[in-house]
Amino acid sequence: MKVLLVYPEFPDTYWSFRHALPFEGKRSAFPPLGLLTASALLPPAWERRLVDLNVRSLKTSEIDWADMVFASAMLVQKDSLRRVVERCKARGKRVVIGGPYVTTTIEDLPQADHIFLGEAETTLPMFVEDLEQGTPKRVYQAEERPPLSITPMPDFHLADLKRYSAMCVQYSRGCPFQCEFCDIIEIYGRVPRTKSNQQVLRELDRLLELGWRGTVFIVDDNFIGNKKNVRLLLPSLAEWQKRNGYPFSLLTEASVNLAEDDALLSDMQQAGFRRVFLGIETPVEESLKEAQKGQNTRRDLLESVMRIQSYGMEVMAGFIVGFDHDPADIFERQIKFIRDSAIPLAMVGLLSALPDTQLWRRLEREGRLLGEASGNNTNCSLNFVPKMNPSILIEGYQTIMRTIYNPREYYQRALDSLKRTSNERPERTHYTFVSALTAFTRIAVKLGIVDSERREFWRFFMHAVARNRDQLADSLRLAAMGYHFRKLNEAYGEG
Ligand code: B12
Ligand code: SF4
Repeated sequence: MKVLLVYPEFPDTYWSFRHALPFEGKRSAFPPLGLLTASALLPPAWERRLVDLNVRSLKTSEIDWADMVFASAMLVQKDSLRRVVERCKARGKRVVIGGPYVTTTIEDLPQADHIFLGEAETTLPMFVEDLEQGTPKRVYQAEERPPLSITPMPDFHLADLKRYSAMCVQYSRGCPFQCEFCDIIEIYGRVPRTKSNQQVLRELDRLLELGWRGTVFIVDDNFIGNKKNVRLLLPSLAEWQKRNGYPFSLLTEASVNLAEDDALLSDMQQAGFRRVFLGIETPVEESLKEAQKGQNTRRDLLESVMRIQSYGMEVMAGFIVGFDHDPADIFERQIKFIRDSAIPLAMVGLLSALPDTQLWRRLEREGRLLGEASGNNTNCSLNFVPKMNPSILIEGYQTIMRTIYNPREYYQRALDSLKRTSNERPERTHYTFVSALTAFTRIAVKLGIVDSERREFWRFFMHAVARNRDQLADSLRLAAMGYHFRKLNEAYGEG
């Protein structure tokens, strides 16, 4: 059996980092871990190939090569997924789809032959068996969420590693909290399940063996969801990093209550965590209560961010406007919070009701739903009727975007963040002189010569050299990211 794994294309969003990737000479930010994991659940004798449309296009000869096509998608990739399915069906292929979009969608699904809802650890082996018997079903859904001890090592070797700016490893699935807008808890549940320490370290070994050096994104919904297990993992992770000469710089997502746990923060720092994405959402307490985000109201949010930064970790964060309780001055308050917290990569979005969430169900009951979300919370579209006048909301949102991604404002946050995160850290060895020089040259030419905001770039750069010489690589990465956000702002934020 020959299986072609296809990952549909992303539109231009925050997380695509599309405008920053060329500086590093990369095509996409992360490889498709869901597909690589699904692939590892197939019989070893089956042949498989991966085509990530974010890296390159799909050739008809590749479709013709395959007996079966597997595709996975998030909501934002649905149009591209549809096109993939149509193309492969037109060539007479058996098409199998799965992943978060397929799991939660309410729309008509593309004309796929087999649909996988939820996690595939137990259902995919069933499908293989059914196929062999000649009785494959159209829909597969496991009755229970699988323990991650049965998750195989993803088929990392299928991805063209050098095309990506980071690799992904998953430690846990699920989150114990109950934020109203969140679909994670609907898809992956509220009881975080983890892999064993050995599983995670074996995956890191494998990445090392494949030649990977640099950023590894631990793609958990909430890395500290199961604190008990994480506490056991971190010392082994730190020991692994030390033994291997710190080949990976780690990035993850965590809930804000991380800030209250100094032992955990210190262990994360030792293990090589350099960036943490937090769901801050809003500085407005009433809106946090409405969103059932109690974990963010129990402590001072600004102080929490600063505490995490003091452990040498850059804080990235998600912010939302459009809650029912948002006051008229919400836009200024978000801008001020983002400025004071020195979060360079502040991902602000309009509230969006994802299918099958508590928010979706409430808005449906209240008759305020307008249809399925695009999945892209930055494109100024609303899929529900907000309490605030929609045009004021969208204009206010655009004002936030314009303000926080204005070069002077952005570079100042970047400098403040570098200052707060400058910290004793173990040597990192993954930047070679040549790769650093190439990236610097690309950035200097584009941002320091060609770009209209070049004065701001040099001002930032000179400050960074003077104050944060040991963090020069981070400074350049932040400059490249700032450019990405500015370009997005031009696309969506200009009112
Ligand atoms: C890493 C990640 C990303 C990476 C993508 C990396 C990549 N190339 O895949 C990045 C950072 C780019 C990203 C971006 C975004 N993401 Co994202 N992301 C995640 C995250 C945290 C982990 C994904 C992952 O690797 N999981 C591990 C794998 C093993 O799990 P899995 O994909 O579910 O796969 C399993 C099953 O679903 C199944 N399966 C999956 N595919 C297939 C296919 C077949 C054929 C079969 C049989 C089975 C199968 O098998 C696997 C094993 O059980 C998830 C949350 C999560 N827990 O998954 C959110 C998540 C997928 N992202 C989400 C969102 C909303 C986004 C953004 C839109 C956010 C934004 N506003 O910018 C952007 C959009 C992307 C873009 N660039 O435009 C949502 C999706 C919601 C939805 N219903 O579609 C999720 C669920 C999180 C959330 N609620 O916010 N994301
Ligand atoms: S903390 Fe994050 S992952 Fe957990 S329920 Fe809230 S939004 Fe979802």
